[in-house]
Amino acid sequence: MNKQKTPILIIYTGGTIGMISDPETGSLKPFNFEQIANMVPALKSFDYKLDSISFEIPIDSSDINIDVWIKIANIIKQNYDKYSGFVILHGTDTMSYSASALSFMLENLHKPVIFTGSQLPIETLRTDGKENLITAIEIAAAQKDGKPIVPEVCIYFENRLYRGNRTRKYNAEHFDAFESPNYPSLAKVGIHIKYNFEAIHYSDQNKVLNVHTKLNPNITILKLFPGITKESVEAILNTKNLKAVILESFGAGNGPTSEWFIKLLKDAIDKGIIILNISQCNAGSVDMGKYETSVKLIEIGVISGYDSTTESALTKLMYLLGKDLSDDEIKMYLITSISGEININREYY
Ligand code: ASN
Repeated sequence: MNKQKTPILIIYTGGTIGMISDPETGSLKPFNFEQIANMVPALKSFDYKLDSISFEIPIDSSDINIDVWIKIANIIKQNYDKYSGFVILHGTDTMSYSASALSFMLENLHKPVIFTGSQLPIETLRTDGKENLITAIEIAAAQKDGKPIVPEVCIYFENRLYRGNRTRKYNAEHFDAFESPNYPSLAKVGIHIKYNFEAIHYSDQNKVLNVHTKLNPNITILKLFPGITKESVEAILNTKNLKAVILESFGAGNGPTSEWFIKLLKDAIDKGIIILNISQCNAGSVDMGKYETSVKLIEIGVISGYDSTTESALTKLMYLLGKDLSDDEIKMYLITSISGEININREYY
């Protein structure tokens, strides 16, 4: 019998992995996918059917925007039935935002969507790109009992597989550029790939993929700092067309108790603006009411973002505000885990 090779689609968006240095300026700029394929001859040795789709103009991930997420989601939608898994080559700078966005846009996902990239270009001798790419392909193709092992939107980087919407880029220098402080890794890679089956989410098999491509960008971030002025807060809350604000608060969700501050937030909430409280801390959760400095926030209707990353909170709001939902429904979804992005059960820690 002719055993069918597992088909995997690589989507190349850009990022350092495929960059070369510009002879005139010396700075790194994106180059085409052929560059990567030529530098990784091992791609030809895989017993999988590897196809690739490359962005016509590959981009540095600092140029990522909502349209790019929609483009990636549509490529996956159009090719979903043809492939067993997807690998997305993407710059590291905003990879956590993109992986978070896609985790909401691809509802009822049953196939692996693995983001990866590198800190050093593939043409560099010490590149981390080869190992990242090869292992990401293996993970995207990995099956058990005929089913994908990790049917989630993930980031694979430097020997770890993470749930994408739990990650943040925390290091601009080290090869292990990502962390997932509030959720365990989905796999650790050494001689073997050791999957953490208990941590992997499996969508209801009876539900089919539903791709959401309407996102609302009218969101902003208000990062608190000691001494923040009324003028700054006012300017941010008066942003035109504003629908939601991520309040990056201190510690377990705390903020100043000044009357002017609380009043500005309350006026915004009364106008229908959603305010979602996310901690500036890497790990742990917002726990409004624990300190006096967050009691007022609950009273005026600030919503807890629990242990969400800012990247995930931002893209979740874009997704929810892009749907035809009432304010109450949006608030209900914000405190519900849609794609494993939050844990509202504090006993977990
Ligand atoms: N600036 C690059 C990018 O995000 C960084 C990288 O990929 N390591 O596209």
